[in-house]
Amino acid sequence: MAETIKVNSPNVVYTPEYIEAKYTYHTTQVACDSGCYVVTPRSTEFVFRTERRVPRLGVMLVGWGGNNGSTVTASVIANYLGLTWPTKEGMKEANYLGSLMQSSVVSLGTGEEGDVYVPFRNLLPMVHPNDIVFDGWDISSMDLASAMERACVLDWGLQQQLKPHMAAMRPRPSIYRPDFIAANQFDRADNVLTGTAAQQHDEKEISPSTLFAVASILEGCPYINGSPQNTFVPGLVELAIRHDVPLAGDDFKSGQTKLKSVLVDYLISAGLKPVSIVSYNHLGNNDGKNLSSTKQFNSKEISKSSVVNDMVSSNRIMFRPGEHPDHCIVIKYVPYVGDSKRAMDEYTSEIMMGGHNTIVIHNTCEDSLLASPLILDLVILAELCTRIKLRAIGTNEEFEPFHPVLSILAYLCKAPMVPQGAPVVNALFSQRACIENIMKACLGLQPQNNMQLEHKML
Ligand code: NAI
Ligand code: DG6
Repeated sequence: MAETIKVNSPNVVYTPEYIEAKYTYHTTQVACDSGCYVVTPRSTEFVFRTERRVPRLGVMLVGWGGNNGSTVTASVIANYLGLTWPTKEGMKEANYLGSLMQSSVVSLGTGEEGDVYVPFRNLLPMVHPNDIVFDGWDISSMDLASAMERACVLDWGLQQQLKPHMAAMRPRPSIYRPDFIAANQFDRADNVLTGTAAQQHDEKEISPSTLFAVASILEGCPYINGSPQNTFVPGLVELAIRHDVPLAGDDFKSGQTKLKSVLVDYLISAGLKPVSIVSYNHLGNNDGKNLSSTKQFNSKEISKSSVVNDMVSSNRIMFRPGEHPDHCIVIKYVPYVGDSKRAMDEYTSEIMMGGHNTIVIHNTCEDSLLASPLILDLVILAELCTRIKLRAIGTNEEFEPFHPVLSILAYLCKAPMVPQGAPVVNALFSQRACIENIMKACLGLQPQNNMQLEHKML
């Protein structure tokens, strides 16, 4: 398989610094006039400019010593070192399964033997996860080797090989505010900053994660919120816009919710009316322990619930304004199962002539092994977005970056943040197509239209 891509078109220019591509963006404008939809095709000429130089990437994790922080760090080191380890099922080797960029493919076009697929990561120059350097903060002082052991996620044979590489990694002390974390987390808070200028004012409503986000923006560094809490309060978003620093969030869309954003899209697209969605899960890791507190559960419940709204409101045949399926989220903490989260979902839909269609799903998997590749995709794509600029021909003389609220990363988030007034898209494959099509536009390529007209004529 070839590794590099070169576009053969007068619209695409490669310089040592940039890939510059002219791209025609087609949209359709709809107006309602006397009970009739008037539909007008529009097109705008853009130039996309992508900087080719890939920087070294450092990632600072807030909560580095947690299950996700220790697992993603360990996994990158294991991949970098090419580690293998024995298990009762035979030898395993380090990989990046679950990463959109590293393990999924996109169709580039048609070759002699049909569609030609390439790894997503090959479309544009981007950081390889093996080259990422991690650091971070945690209210728990445990070194990363011990944190990996505490997390009980990775096989023991792998942990033993990784320990020497992680023992010297120690999270920096962090801000501990009991109002923003479950009381049951108090025991691990032995690495806590005291007496900072923020604390002097004692603004009770400002959370530690918002303070981290402010600091990040003031450093000119993109900030991604993989957790459910509302870190991005309006003033913070304004600050990011003022400083032109990218933000993305909220809450990794890793398992149960990812499937929901496929399944509800399928049901509604197929003309089946979902009327009840019940999502139950239990887990026994520290995230589950934290979520066993009501306030923390409530923020997770909100981010898990919003995921079907746009699909429901798009279909006025099934749903009257304001009507929506019953949607219930339950999370229980069961220490014994550790990071191996169980998710049970029941989707009931109304089908033709008063019938019912009930789909039940049971999903068991290591929570952190689903989240870790998402963390890599998020940081790699966020970095890539800082190297893409665009201008509309005839309107903008200057190249502009994307809006600091990076809605392009919605695929990876349960409750995607979008610029004010922009629509929220939750359907997973529309979100994936957004990333793919924007990356293709940077190469002057049109989206895949799936028409295959060449195979539909005699
Ligand atoms: P975890 O509980 O194992 O790790 C969180 C870490 O943050 C802990 O080590 C804790 O000590 C630390 N921490 C708490 N307050 C802090 C502060 N003020 N400053 C610095 N560190 C602090 O949780 P896990 O599993 O790593 O998940 C991390 C976040 O990602 C959670 O908010 C979780 O809800 C979210 N998430 C996880 C997913 C998954 O694992 N599949 C998917 C979606 C979201
Ligand atoms: C229990 O729901 C714990 C949560 O942190 C989830 O594991 C996490 O948000 C992933 O959720 P989902 O719905 O994407 O699997």
